[in-house]
Amino acid sequence: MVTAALIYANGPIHIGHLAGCYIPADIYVRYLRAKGEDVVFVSGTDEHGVPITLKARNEGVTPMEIVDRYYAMIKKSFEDFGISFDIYSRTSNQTHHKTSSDFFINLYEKGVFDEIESEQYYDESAKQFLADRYIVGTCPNCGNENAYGDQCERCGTSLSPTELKDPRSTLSGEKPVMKKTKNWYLPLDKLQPKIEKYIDQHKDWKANVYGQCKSWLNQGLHSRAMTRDLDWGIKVPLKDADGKVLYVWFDAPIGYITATQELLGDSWEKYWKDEDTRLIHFIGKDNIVFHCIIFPIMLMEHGGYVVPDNVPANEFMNLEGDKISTSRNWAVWLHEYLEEFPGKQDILRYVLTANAPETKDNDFTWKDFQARNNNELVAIFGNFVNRAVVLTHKYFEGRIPGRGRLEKIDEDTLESLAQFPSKIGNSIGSFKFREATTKLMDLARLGNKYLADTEPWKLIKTDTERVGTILNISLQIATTLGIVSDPFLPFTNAKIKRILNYKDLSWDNAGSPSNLADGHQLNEPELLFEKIEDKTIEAQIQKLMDTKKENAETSGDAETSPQKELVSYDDFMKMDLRVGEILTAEAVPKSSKLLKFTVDTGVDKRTIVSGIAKYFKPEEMIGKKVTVLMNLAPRKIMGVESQGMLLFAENADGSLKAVTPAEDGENGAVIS
Ligand code: B3M
Ligand code: ZN
Repeated sequence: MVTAALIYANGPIHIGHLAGCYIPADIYVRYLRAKGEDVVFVSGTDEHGVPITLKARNEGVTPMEIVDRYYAMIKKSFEDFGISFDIYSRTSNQTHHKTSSDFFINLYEKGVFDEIESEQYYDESAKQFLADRYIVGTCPNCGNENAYGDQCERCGTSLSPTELKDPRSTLSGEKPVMKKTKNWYLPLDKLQPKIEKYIDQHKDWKANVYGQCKSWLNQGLHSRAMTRDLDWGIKVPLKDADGKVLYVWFDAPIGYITATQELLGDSWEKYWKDEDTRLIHFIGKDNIVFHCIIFPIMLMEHGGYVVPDNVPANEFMNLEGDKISTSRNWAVWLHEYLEEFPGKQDILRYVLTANAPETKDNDFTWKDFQARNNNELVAIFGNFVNRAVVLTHKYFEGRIPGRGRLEKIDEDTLESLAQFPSKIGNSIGSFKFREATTKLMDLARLGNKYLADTEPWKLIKTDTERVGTILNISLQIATTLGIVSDPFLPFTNAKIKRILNYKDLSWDNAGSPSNLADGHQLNEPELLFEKIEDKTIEAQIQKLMDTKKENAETSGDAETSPQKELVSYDDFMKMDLRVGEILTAEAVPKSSKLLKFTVDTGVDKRTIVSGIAKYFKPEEMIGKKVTVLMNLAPRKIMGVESQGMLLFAENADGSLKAVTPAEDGENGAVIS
């Protein structure tokens, strides 16, 4: 039973999702199928929770419109990309509402949940409890006035809504009140010993996954509400639970079960309840706690289910040195890739696997994409298959010649060939997909080296039989390359099948020296891969640069919009602002942010420290006219007393400009 994360239906798929979970899951499943294993592969969209309602609010449409739109779009792009789900379902389906409600009731009746009353923020005019993301306020850490109830996006601190100063509801803009509400909690604290036992049985998990689980356990688990005061989701199936829905992370993983039910009808249970079922979840690292701790304990408490056998989560894929971000449009979107690179699914599949973030975050760059295509797929893989086929057409009218007496190099090559399938298979089986692609490419290298060493083109005039032997062996290698490439490069495998003209060869046939019989007729050659030109790559890089520029411009707009509270004339006049001139400037030792200045303020020469070292070199500041806030109370910063403040303007991209007074302003001139 293999699952791939149910992505929120609030945006399209990007390369981070593909590298993190969908490509590895697909490789794994295609491999198991090729081996003849009984495997079911399910996924779908997660259509509940605050991420969906937020997106709907931003666009002024209903949540249903949002999930309908993105479900269709995501499903299609996965299909076109060759991700071979047995079913791609969605959590808004009625079957799923029923399965999740039944699951909840089962745990409720067993007394698993704690019923807890708590005080939560409530918007009286919207008549609604407020999820964390619906509350904004001032960050206690950095003073950002638009921090969210769960996190400040300026300083990155994670928050709880009650920590915000001056909280406001984003629904009405009003100050929310505290109101009592009852919810049902999964007592993870009490269940911790059970989970610990389970995790300890899985030291075989990937180090990043096992490590994250251990760290959650070391911090101590906390009871977590499995119901929420929201109006979008699966209604809590209890009498006294009006206006409450199941927590999205309660229903989402149950979605895997529902999808299996939808696919298989009554026989679904075999894949969730048989002792010898292996349940494998492919996810990204941000979902580890839910799949390794919360969902397993839900399954255990329910009883009758198998628990996850492995959760091979990947780390994150970055893009050109920056974190992928949907809101900043910093991504390579799958649907755009499919349009801009038609028929080239396998290149992206290959690059994202060869460079997969398996053990640490990794970076996708367009230059690497081009290099891996041109130097590996074209120059090694495609080149080998093409040469073997073209030469056979040239010398033997496309019919496989028989083998004559074998030389040592032939025997060695065939022996090596025989070992590749299990080497590649073992890497896939242990979730080492990068290693597996390296071995796949090594097989193509074996073929290239064999042709280069035997040089059949030099022998054709004198020894046709020898050339026949060489091409026979080369074509057997090409056939195995086709079979074992299917999990990684399914579109290429389809082409190889067409060219070599074979149909039903399975993983067990791979490595055999006699998959293609003597006299077997090949079809015409087609190119497997084409070179990618510089201008194609430059266009993609330009597209990203345009995004950066747009972001800088729009975030500039956003930054200027909220005006601070009004101040009185008297308050303003309390500030003593003057023209100053920087006399000396130096870095503050042991600080990457601070510069220390001596400033001629007209009245004195004083020391001022500013956190601007990221933007200015000390030497470029000397001689600059600046605006000085003279009467700011002195403060010690990293051991240096700062007597005042220099004013800077912050651009949309975060860069700074000194607020320079008129150039001929005399030092000490009062600004008002
Ligand atoms: N929807 C998080 C995400 O889309 C969440 C995964 C659910 S898997 C059951 O990244
Ligand atoms: Zn902050």
